[in-house]
Amino acid sequence: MTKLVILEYPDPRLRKKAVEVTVFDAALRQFIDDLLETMYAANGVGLAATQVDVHRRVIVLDVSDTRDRPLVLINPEILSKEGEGPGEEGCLSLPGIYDKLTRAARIRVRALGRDGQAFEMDAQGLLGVCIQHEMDHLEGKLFVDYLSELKRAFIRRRLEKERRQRSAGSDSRAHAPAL
Ligand code: GNR
Ligand code: NI
Repeated sequence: MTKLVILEYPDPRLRKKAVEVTVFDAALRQFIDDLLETMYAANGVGLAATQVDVHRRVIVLDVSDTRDRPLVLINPEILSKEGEGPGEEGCLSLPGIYDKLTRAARIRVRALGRDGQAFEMDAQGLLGVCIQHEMDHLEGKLFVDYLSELKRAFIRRRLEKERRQRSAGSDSRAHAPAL
């Protein structure tokens, strides 16, 4: 198992459109295990392959409190949407950024599982929001795209500043004198 690197906004690779999965082999299953490991290590409730620079239509999710209910959706399609509701969203590619967004309240999804078996499911609440959020990643779309250009500009500046402080921080720790 390998923990993968999660790309961060505004990395242009987050804008690539993922292609359908056609081959269900051991390499795909290994990749899914790595994606799940990466999601759990980052305490995320979902992760799309796009976020680790693999541009295939694969998403993993786990919205359970016990973190032991992994869900794998390959080539997911939304069959129907109903209602709409606000929710607070975050994204592992935008660390520390949260904002309110309107999404469909209930969705019906068709997808393939890790061995290529087709299934359908209904989703609402956090799971429904997450599936819509992850499916956007496969299209190269991020939740901040729904916000105003002004808000996005603030977010870009805040992330840049935090990244600068993060690297300055590890630098000063590296050079701190021993006590
Ligand atoms: O961990 C995550 N939490 C979350 C909370 C509300 C709405 C969407 C999400 S997805 C996010 C993980 C992530 O970035 N997936 O792409
Ligand atoms: Ni995300």
